[in-house]
Amino acid sequence: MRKMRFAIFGAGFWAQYQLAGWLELPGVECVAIYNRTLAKAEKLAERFGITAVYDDPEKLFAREEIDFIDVITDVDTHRRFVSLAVKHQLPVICQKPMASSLREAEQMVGRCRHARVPLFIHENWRWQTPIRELKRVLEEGGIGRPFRGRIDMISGFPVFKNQPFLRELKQFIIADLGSHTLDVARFLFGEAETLSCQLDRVHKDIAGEDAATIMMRMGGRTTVVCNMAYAENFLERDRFPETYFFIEGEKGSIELGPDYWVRVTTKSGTHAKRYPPPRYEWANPAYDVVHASIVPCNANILRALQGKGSAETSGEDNLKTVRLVFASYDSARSGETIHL
Ligand code: 89Y
Repeated sequence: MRKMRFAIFGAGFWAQYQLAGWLELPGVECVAIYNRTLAKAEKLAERFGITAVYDDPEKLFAREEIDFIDVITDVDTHRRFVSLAVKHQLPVICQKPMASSLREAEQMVGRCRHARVPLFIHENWRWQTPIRELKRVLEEGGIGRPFRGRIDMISGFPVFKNQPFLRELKQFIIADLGSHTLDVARFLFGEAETLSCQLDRVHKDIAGEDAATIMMRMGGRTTVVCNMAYAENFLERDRFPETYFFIEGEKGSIELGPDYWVRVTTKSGTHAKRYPPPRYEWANPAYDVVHASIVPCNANILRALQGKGSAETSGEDNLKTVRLVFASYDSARSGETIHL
C-alpha cells in the first residue's frame, strides 16, 4: 500500500512528540510543516528531515500532494484550519481540546459532517497502557457493577514551565486536562446523565482555575468523581502525568495506582500487576506515559484514514467530551447540577 502523506500545522512544544509518534508507524509520511513563525517550522523540519515548510497555509495546500493534515496549533486556531481542510476536502486530525467553546466545536463537527470530510481528535489519554488494562478488567466483569469510580489527576508538576500559554487561559484545568480525564471517564463508564462541578485557583498569577472536582452519574449505574489539580504543591504520591483510579464494584474493586500498578481485589484476593507504557527514546521522560500513548492513538486514526474501520476519537465522539468540559464550567458558574 502507498504511504499516506500528511502535513502538520504547528511547530510548538507538542508537535515534536506528535511527529516522532507518527514516525513509529509504517504506511505514513510527513511531507510538510506549516507554522505562523517560519523559523520554528524550519527548525522542526530540519530535525526530522522534512524539506517543505510554510507560513502560508494556502500555499501548502496548493503545492503539496497530501492525504490529510494534523493540526497541533493552539486551540484558538483549530476552527480556522479545520475549515481550510473542509475547503480542500482533506481529512483532518485536530489536537485536543477541539475548540474553545461548545458552539465552536459543534460548528466544526457540523461543517465536516456536511462536507463529508473526516474529522478526528487527537485525544490520547485513553490510549495509555495501564488505562487500556483498566478498561479490560472492568469489562471482564469480575468486580460486578461498578457503582463508584474515582479519577485523580492531581499533581504538583510545574506545567507552566513547558507550556507557558496555559497561564493565560481563562478556562485552564478542565479545558486542558479535563478534556483528557472526562474523555477517559466516558471511555470507562459510558455517557454522563448529570454533572456538577466546583473550581478553585491556587496560583495567584494565572488567568484560569487550577483545581477542579467534577461529579457525574454515568452509564445509568456509576457515580464518578474526577479530581484534578496543578497546585504546584507537595504530594507524596506525585508522579506526573500518571492518573490514579479507584473503582468500587458490587463484588470487588480495581485500583490503578502509582508506577502503573493495577490491583484487582475480589473474593479470591488481590491480584496485582504492573502495566508500564512502552519506552520511546524520543519521549520526554517527564511525560512518558502520555507521549507513549500518542503512538496507539495515531495508529487508531491511521487505520480509519486507510478505510480499515472507525477511530475511537472521531470529532463526533469527542463532541460528547467537549460537552462535559463546558457543562463543568456552567455548573461551577451557576452552582447547579447540569442534566445532560
Ligand atoms: O497539555 C496537557 C496535555 O495534553 O497533557 C498534559 C499536559 O501537558 C498538561 O496538562
